[in-house]
Amino acid sequence: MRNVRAAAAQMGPIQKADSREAVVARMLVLLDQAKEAGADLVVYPELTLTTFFPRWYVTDQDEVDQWFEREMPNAATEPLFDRAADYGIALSLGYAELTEDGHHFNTQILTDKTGKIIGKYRKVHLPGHDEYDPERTHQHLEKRYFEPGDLGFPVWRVLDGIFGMAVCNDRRWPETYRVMGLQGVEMIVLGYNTPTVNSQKAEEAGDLRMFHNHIVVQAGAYQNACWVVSVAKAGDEDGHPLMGGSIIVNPDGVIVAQAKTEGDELLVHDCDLDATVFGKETMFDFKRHRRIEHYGLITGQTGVIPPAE
Ligand code: CDT
Repeated sequence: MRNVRAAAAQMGPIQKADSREAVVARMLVLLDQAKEAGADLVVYPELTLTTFFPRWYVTDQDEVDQWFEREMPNAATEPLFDRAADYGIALSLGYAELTEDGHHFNTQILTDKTGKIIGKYRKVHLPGHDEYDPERTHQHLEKRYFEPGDLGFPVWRVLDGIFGMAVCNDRRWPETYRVMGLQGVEMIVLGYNTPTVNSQKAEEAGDLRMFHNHIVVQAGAYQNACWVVSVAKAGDEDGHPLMGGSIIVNPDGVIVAQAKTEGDELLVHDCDLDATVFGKETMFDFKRHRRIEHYGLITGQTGVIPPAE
């Protein structure tokens, strides 16, 4: 048995006016709870440190850049890294990254139990649009503020297992999980900020949106025989509601822990990484069963090309 006691640290809303320090203070409360629960790993959501700013249309780049971190850890997050290291707890958190050479990414990092960053992932699937769209009930300007990730979907050996990361919309794409599955991933940690309302289909039911939120993660876990820890930033941010529904999913695709609130809430579950072995050696033994000679279209084209009439 290779047990990882994983904690999903769902965060409630973060308002535009909230400071990084105020957010980190809330993260520390969840970290203390995780310590109390004996957790090995705490996973925080996408863009943990700020409001979900892609909903705001801003043309002044200096103003946009205020939502980005130039280094990690930095003055605001150092207390989190320090306390996690004191506790011997590994961390994963999402933030907006501005690189030294001026690139903008929607990033998630993973530390080991000493607080050292051992993995960085930059969101590959950026949803939304890059210009103001008057047709939508609210904006989703990720394509304006971020570049697509340039690091692929790496995995890392840490906590006696193989770990990977994804960010929000990535969870809806089977390729995300499969690329990590092909590297033997045993646990994927991901964060999300998902509006409760579909900006292009206001009548779409909230329970259908939650069903989609869960089905993609459950399918990804099952089809790649891995654990997935999927963590929301939830609740009402300056009048814009985000879904909760954080979950921990086992390698059978079953939800084993689920958030009940839309606020700061910690889910804890013992995840045996050896529970991934059966699926990886039977139904989803890729080496024996995959037929790559038929999968060329998946990497050869992006859009749909229907057959000629
Ligand atoms: N943050 C993020 O990726 N949210 C998306 C909603 C996109 S709606 C244009 C998601 O897939 O949950």
